[in-house]
Amino acid sequence: MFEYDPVFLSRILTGITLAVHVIFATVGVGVPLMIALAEWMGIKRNDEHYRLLARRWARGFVITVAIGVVTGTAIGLQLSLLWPNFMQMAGHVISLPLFMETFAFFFEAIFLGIYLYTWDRFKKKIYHFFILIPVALGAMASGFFITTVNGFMNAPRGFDLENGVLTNIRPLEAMFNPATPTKVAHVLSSAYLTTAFVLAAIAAFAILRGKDHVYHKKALHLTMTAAAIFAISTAIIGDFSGKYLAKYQPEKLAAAEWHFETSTEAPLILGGVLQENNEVKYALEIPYALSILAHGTPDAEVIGLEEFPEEELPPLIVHYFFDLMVGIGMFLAFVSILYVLFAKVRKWNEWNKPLLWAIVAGGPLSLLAIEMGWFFAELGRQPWLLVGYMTVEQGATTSEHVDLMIVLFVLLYIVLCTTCATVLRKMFKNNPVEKELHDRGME
Ligand code: HEB
Ligand code: HEB
Repeated sequence: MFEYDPVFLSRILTGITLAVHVIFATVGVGVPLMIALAEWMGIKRNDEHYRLLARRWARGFVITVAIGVVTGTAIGLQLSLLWPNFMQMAGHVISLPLFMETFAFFFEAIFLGIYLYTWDRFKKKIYHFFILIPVALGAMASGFFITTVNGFMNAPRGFDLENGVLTNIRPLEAMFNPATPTKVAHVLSSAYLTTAFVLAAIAAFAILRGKDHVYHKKALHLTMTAAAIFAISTAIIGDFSGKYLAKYQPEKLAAAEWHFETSTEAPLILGGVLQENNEVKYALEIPYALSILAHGTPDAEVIGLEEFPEEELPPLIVHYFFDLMVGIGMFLAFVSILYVLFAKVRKWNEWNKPLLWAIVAGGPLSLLAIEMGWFFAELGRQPWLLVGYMTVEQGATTSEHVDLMIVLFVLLYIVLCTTCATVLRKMFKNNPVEKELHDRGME
């Protein structure tokens, strides 16, 4: 029934692996910062509740890091197994950041180990906090280095091409390619935003279930304040990402906006259905918004898909991914700013049910936005693997066993994810906040 196609199957397997890894990677980048904020507040205000928050988050973090390492290693394996031609051609250009990511990970892991075993061991609590700084920096560095690799795939620099071979390699130029600044900033900011929302959702859910200890309210307040800040920064940086695309990958932006003809005063199209003659129906049009997103002025010219050869056009479905990401981004910003506003005004109650439920919804939605962002960025790069140099088809393996690999890896991910969920649930169920507060004599 199905024709065996190693290229298609390789894309499926890589996609599944990245979709799983990115959840753990995002949490892996964001949680250390949230732990640091909590411990810092705990020390500054001499408030044991915040320190307990830090402790509990750190315990959960260990589990997600472990899974992140396994899924990350799976990606590393698959890079050479599924995309051998790509790794052969470009491997030595990007080996620096790839190696540095592993290094950053070890750096992070070593200090995380020390951090976990030195609670209450120091006379001055702040020393324990200092150990967390390399953990947070290491996680951030992981995200930074690996994102430069993705940037390189989108905007390859730092080499010369001679008879199909990359020579005169300049690794730093490859790392600091034009895509790197916006990508790194957007990835880090959205990771912090997502983690803040996921942790806020847990606190909001606890409050909704009638847990009224002030511990949960402090957790909610800390995470939602952080979420509001990172929601704003993610949106601002996202705007810069749009300007990057307009300059370096206009076909990706045009595909995201179903912008067929080059024109000035281009509107932004939200939702809608594409008709046969490239007409868009049922969409919400925001006049001038695409020109502003692309170049910052309402009358700027935005390049349309007509300028590109048919075989170089990205799939038009990325429009929905982009809309979903932006839509969720707006929702997260709205909810978190509303929370901060409600918390500021004495008469208003920031623990009202609708707002708490919106925060609970924000947790999974933010994870969905991360997935949509990557789907958009990666599918929008098609048909290229290395833009302008190598197509996905040219980079792929011709192996005959990719289908079997998919089955095995999917089984692995199912086992990993259920284990992760079970362990986390057991860990926090068997030792609920109320019990730990009681045991530590800090009711
Ligand atoms: Fe990653 C981990 C790879 C993407 C973040 N990673 C990891 C690992 C690996 C990887 C191999 C393991 C460890 C070491 O280092 O050795 N990745 C990778 C690749 C890619 C990625 C290949 C693509 C292509 N990541 C990513 C992203 C991010 C990340 C995008 C961000 C956002 N990672 C990360 C982190 C880690 C890792 C953070 C650590 C772990 C945890 O979880 O924490
Ligand atoms: Fe995003 C991507 C924009 C929000 C996540 N972003 C992206 C892009 C753009 C954007 C343009 C592409 C880039 C490239 O490709 O280079 N966003 C945006 C905007 C906004 C946003 C405008 C506002 C609203 N995002 C968002 C959110 C999130 C995200 C909210 C989550 C949470 N994104 C994302 C990711 C990605 C993206 C993850 C992938 C990576 C890169 O950067 O690329």
